[in-house]
Amino acid sequence: MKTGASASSSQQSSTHRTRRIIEKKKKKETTVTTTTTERRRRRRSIAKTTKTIGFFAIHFCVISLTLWWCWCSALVKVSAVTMTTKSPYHGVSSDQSKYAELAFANVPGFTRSKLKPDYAMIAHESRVYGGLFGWENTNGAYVVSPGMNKATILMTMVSMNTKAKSHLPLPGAWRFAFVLDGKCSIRYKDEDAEAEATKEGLTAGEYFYFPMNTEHEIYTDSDNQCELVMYEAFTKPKLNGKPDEFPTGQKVIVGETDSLPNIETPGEIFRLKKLLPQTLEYDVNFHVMDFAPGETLNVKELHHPQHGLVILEGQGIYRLNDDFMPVQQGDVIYMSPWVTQWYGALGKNRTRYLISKDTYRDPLRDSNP
Ligand code: UGY
Ligand code: MN
Repeated sequence: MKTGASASSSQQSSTHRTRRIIEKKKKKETTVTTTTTERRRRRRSIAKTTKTIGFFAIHFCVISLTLWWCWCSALVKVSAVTMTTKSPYHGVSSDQSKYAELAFANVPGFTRSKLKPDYAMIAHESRVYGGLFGWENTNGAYVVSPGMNKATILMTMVSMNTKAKSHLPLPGAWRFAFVLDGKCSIRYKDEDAEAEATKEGLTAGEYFYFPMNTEHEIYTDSDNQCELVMYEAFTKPKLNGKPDEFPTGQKVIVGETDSLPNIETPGEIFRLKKLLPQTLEYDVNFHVMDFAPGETLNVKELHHPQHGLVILEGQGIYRLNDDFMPVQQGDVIYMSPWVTQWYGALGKNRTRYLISKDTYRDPLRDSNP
């Protein structure tokens, strides 16, 4: 039997235990609550960090993409600027850097250039530039002249620096020039208007013809250089006229190659444009001929008129008498009368060449040959 004291002490200890249990429970509950809050807080902080990282990552990507795009378009712009100064005919001009890349330039003493009794092949690497008599700020390389076989034409690669000026050809000689690259202008006496005419900013593919004794000037301004291929020759006496009678009615011609229509070439595949009028008073014409790779001249030509030719674009094989010559952009060929001639275009791109052709002349009278 329990005494009162012992009963009270047992009651006390039971109360104490109960309190401890309650306290423990409370503590546990508090711990659980604390852990949940802590987890929530951590989760919130992780979410916040992820959000911040995401925000910065997206901005970083957007900024990087924008910078990359700007850089690319700047590059395109830079190359566009560089490209606009280089026409498709750029390699025909005096820029040696392009040719330094080509294998033949590295073969000492080797050249495809050749002077034969009836034709000449002047490859780009054989040109020699020097001053042109009377011209200012200009260099030139004669590539065809009466000094070679039976040529009666003078063909010059003209390299005009800024602020350049031409000099007149000899009295009695016509002059034709085709712009290869850069920009030049011309002024001349317009017979019809009896005034001075000016054409400014002529670029690649544009050309001009001055009949004999036309007062004129070819010039560049202080911002532009210009590359030309120029032809000159004495005008031949009038067809069916007296030996000292010269054709009348020739005009200054200024034109642009690609705006001219193609002319029918029955039996042939190539595309042909004639740059001067095909009328009796002109004793010469200039043809631009285009061949897709694989296309050829169909006629194996053998004829009286002489030719002065420059390859403006592309590459292929030119047959000259019994020689089959590999040719490419920038090569010049002179063909005397009665040279067997044929061309086959090769490579990946079209061939375009410019070729002079004597026309409306009486072969009986023609001093050539
Ligand atoms: O008209 C011509 O004589 C021109 N077809 N010749 C040539 O391309 N060699
Ligand atoms: Mn021909």
